[in-house]
Amino acid sequence: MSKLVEHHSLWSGLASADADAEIAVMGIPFDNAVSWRDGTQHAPERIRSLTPHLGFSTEEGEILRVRIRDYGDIEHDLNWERYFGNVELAAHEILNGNHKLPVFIGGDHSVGIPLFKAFAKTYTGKIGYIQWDSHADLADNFGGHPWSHANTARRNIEQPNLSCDNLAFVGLRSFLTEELDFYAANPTIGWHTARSVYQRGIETIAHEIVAQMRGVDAIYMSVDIDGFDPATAPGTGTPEHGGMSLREGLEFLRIIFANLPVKAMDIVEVSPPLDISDVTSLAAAKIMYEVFGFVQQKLNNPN
Ligand SMILES: [Mn+2]
Repeated sequence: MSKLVEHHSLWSGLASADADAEIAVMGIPFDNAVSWRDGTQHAPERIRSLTPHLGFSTEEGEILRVRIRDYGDIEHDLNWERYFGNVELAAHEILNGNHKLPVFIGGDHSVGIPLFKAFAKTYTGKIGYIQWDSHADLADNFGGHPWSHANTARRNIEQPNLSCDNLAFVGLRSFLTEELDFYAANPTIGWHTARSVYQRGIETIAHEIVAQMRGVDAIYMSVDIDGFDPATAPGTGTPEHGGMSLREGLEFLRIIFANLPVKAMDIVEVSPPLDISDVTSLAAAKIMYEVFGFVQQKLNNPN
């Protein structure tokens, strides 16, 4: 008899309908707000479609046992305002549920606006926002709109429980004048350029952000895939050279998740039509699986 091939289902067989599954996943396939090339609306489905082919252990050999409740995608709607309203409502419901970590898959970075609004409503204490990105997304208005993918952090800082003291960027290397002005006016922002990551090391930067966010009740971690170097993540609309490696990303997230109360995460700007051999979608999936491992480790060792 020939050897049977082991077939996995979605999320490597970890998918679960349980309301108290440790991980929640939701897709926001929206790319109406980009300044240049789109395609991120295809990311949630593409990333999911790769998961049956992925193993179910972390890179350190820990077998994943967390359950993953996949809520599917927020249905397309040509009315932008109504769509963001729906994203906010759905995210609010998930954030208020029993999951240890909701992970939202974009979509372009504009989807982070309604997601963070829901987050700020859910966690009414002091909240923190960390953005892994080549851009700061601090424009007040971009391309004639306040909700473009270059406005995300600017809109998020308008939430009353987020202050610049608890806002941090990692990987910056492309700026608008008004973003530099915003930082000059608000110098308590954690402002870490890609060059400073190269010079000082990602672990130093991660520990600085941990120290910056001390006393914060809940952290939202936003991963824009263009924070990575285009050699790592070519499939994105606005690639910027000189960025971080996936190794650095994983080491960064390992430190952040181990030391801070991360209560939500997004992965945005993956554009499958611009990708090569799915490496960018696979980078997103790899990040998610390692993060699932970080959540599992924390559950097993609460202190
Ligand atoms: Mn970006």
